[in-house]
Amino acid sequence: MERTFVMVKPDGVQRGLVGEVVSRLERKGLKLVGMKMLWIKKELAENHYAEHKEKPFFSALVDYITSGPVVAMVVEGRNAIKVVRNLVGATNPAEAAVGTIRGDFGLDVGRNIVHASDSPESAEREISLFFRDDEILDYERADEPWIYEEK
Ligand code: DAT
Ligand code: MG
Repeated sequence: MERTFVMVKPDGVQRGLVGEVVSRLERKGLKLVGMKMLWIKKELAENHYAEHKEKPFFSALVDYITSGPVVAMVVEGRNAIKVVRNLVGATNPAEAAVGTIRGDFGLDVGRNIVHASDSPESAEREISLFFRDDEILDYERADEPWIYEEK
């Protein structure tokens, strides 16, 4: 089993898409093992997006992600990192496939609704930036035998 970090960004919260995003993850069979609402401060935003600090869009990105509350999640499942990236869709919603979250709900790369970790290294880093160990819960979902053939 793999864990990944997912976040409904301020535009997703403001547009009432939290339930839609969570619902798509749940229906896929992924398990929510951590969830919180928070308003990201500048320092955390700069840290979270550190890989982009030399990019021309960095300051706009930090302003956007700190512009309102977000919903942060830890999501668990087999191949969760890749599976969630596929559910989220391409970075630019204008190019994201229909059926993905960004493809169905967005138009602008600067308002792309949701974040998801892109690798095991970033998942580990991002989960630890947003969650303490005791905020991540270990439990079985009742439908697991109907989602996985083998444990
Ligand atoms: P992703 O969020 O798909 O992992 P990323 O890590 O390359 O994409 O970029 C992080 C965020 O930065 C992305 O969600 C939106 C913003 N961004 C990326 N490329 C951009 C660009 N060319 N112009 C404006 N914003 C951009
Ligand atoms: Mg990224």
